[in-house]
Amino acid sequence: MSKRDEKLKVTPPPETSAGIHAVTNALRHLYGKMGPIRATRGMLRLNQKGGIDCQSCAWPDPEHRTINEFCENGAKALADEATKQRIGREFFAGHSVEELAAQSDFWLNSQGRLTEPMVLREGGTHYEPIAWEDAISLIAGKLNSLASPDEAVFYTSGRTSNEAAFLYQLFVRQFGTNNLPDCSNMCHESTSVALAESIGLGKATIRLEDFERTDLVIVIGQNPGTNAPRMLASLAAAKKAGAKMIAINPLPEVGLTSFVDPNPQHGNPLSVLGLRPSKLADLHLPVRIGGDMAVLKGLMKIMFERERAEPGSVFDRDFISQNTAGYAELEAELDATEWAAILEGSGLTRGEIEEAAEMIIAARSFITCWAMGVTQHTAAVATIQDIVNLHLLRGAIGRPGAGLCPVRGHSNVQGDRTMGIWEKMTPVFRENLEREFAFRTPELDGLNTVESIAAMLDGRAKVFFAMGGNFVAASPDTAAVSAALQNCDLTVQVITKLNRTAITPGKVSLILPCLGRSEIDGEQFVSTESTMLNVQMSKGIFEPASEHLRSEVWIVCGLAAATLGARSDVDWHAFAADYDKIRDAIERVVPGFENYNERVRVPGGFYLPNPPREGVFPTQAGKALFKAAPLEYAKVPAGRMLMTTIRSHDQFNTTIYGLDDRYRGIDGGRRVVFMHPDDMAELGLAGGDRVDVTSYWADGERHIRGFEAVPYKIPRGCTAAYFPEANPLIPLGSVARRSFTPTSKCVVVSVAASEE
Ligand SMILES: Nc1nc2c(c(=O)[nH]1)N[C@H]1C(S)=C(S)[C@@H](COP(=O)(O)OP(=O)(O)OC[C@H]3O[C@@H](n4cnc5c(=O)[nH]c(N)nc54)[C@H](O)[C@@H]3O)O[C@H]1N2
Ligand SMILES: Nc1nc2c(c(=O)[nH]1)N[C@H]1C(S)=C(S)[C@@H](COP(=O)(O)OP(=O)(O)OC[C@H]3O[C@@H](n4cnc5c(=O)[nH]c(N)nc54)[C@H](O)[C@@H]3O)O[C@H]1N2
Ligand SMILES: [Mo]
Repeated sequence: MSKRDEKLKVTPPPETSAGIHAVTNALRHLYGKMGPIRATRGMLRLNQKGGIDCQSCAWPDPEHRTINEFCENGAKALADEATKQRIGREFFAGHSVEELAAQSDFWLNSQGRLTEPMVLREGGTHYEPIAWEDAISLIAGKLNSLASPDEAVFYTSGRTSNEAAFLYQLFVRQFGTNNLPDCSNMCHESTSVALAESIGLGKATIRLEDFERTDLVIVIGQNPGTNAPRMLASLAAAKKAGAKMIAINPLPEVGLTSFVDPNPQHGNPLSVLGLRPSKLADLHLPVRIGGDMAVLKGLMKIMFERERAEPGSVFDRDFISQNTAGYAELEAELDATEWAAILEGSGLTRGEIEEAAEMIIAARSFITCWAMGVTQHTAAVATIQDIVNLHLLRGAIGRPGAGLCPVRGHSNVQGDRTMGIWEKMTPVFRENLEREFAFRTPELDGLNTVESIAAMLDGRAKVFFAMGGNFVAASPDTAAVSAALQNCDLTVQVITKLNRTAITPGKVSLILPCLGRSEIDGEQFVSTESTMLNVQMSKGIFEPASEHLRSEVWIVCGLAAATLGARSDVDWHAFAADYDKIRDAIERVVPGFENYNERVRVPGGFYLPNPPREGVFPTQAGKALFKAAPLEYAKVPAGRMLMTTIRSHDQFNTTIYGLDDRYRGIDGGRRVVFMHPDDMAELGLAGGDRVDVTSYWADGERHIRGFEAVPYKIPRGCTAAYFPEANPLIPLGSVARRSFTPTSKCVVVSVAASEE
């Protein structure tokens, strides 16, 4: 992973996002990797009703779709999957695992699609081909030889379809464990925990159309220009309808500032020529890393002061008395919060926070969107509950143009959770699953992602099976997670592209290549859930990259039948042959899926029930709860700084499409550390200098070396580096309270001239 980026070029970031560059870049990736005919076919089916659900993000599709309902990053994701490049047995015969381990993530991914099952035998140096049947019986044999089912861990990434996810969790629970960690544990788990407790549902309360009915959108800890580009069209639509926008982010992300719609059919035919950029954020609050809770408390403190001076002028008294509990506790907590702490924690002036508070008070309705900038902190759950508190004070949930919008990442991460991919189970899910399949589910909660790593490290877990994803590169503490996997007896990756996890093997390791979402799966189709609870079908259009690929559903069914044998009554082969049967079973287990097979075939699909959107809060108390937690922010010892880890415009999580980050002026390299120029001067650093970064935790220091310092508009004392290159710095033990999400957005570090 540690190649130097000799060709790195740094220029000032552009002033506007998307526009013509987005179109040309999309076409370069599509035509370059797929060829013109395939690329055109793919583009025309992406995010169309009955077409392929885009792999790149979980943003929903508009009701009235234009012909090219995709974005630059969707195009890159499609091109990456539908590439014409292939790697088969010759590739693995020619490259030892050790040799592959020395290559960069970018190189690994660009080799092409995996084409046949491969095995690395004990003591082996190279992966060799293995027949599907043999691979499956190898895994089944190992699983059945374990002293306890809890010695196996079954990870899921968020691209897995509803159908595959449902069967996968069923298999794992019939096998006898709840060890179902998933990428969500590292992603929006803090959101799920916070919202479930506060409003009774861990998901968004708005739909796309609310953006056109709102007076204000707050985007906090999210970079939609890169990570949910189609959201920019919704933000632009909100602005066009007269809404204001506030961005709360340490970085002045261009996607939050200005946008040129690359799709002329969205109603602005001149915009693609760069003539009419839409201004987005009216106010940018350059919050200090980890200072969001301070900002939210500041906003609410101002609102309480105004409300007391003129009762009823700011708060929605009727909503509060009818629908909520805990108001007095929140008021007391805010009274006890000092302005000095709010200003220190947020790094903002009181004037800046007041300006934002005025905008919220002036708005009849508002939407708050958030993502990883909020969820990956020690106090993430409490911070998200302060977002809810802010909305409850104004009665801004469950009416048009108002509500909560956590923006989920992976295209079906939300659906996977709905299907039961979780190391826990709700009582309703448990009861329904047991009734439908007549078996006893394992009683104890399973291991989440961070706990799984610890269990593999100390030998409690011996088998690691991954349904997608790239566990080693995505998890915190790269050294620890590598050691954890290498400590396993067996590691298995069901994946589409070669990645670092596949070359960080246990004693025996398998690569099981599967169909991607863009590929034809016989007569079958699958379905996914967007971040706004819309369930839709997705049907592949391309011939599979190889005749040896199998669907995720086929792999799960084969493995379940081989492992469970007579212990399971489930007709796994029938499920694999007809996905309608899986959907019928889902309908009987998961509430909200009535007439699944019928409704999923309706163009545009259907919406799952969303009680908070209707003003109903299914918490135990039957009300939305104000949650009062004391203010927290990162305290940094002298000489240290805070580091956050971010995505570039040229990656999808650990899949690196290219080495540029156009929106931040970075070209040709990823091993960079963004710093405030004054901090650099204080440390005697100039732009382009090589630096080492050290992180500090109770169990010792961690390092990354030979990165390049880049002067950037970031608050003093704050630094940023790219995920996954900076993951070696994130201590395994540093997690958000109650959600166990690694604190990838807030690590205490020091930066010094490189010793390399
Ligand atoms: N093209 C592309 N699309 C993607 C992905 C991808 O990698 N590439 N990943 C997908 C996935 S799984 C996810 S979860 C989403 C992620 O989408 P995002 O959450 O937008 O992704 P990140 O780059 O992690 O950055 C979050 C933003 O938080 C800001 N930030 C960092 N620290 C703080 C802080 O302390 N406070 C505040 N307020 N802001 C902070 C950063 O400056 C950055 O703008 O995107 C999804 N979509
Ligand atoms: N430092 C730091 N670490 C982070 C984050 C951060 O912001 N900072 N973000 C976290 C977040 S939000 C997330 S979601 C995780 C992501 O963690 P993961 O979901 O584990 O990682 P990805 O990079 O999305 O997984 C990519 C791999 O999935 C496989 N794949 C692609 N498509 C398919 C498919 O259709 N089926 C199957 N079976 N496999 C497929 C490919 O082989 C590819 O190599 O990372 C987390 N880690
Ligand atoms: Mo994510």
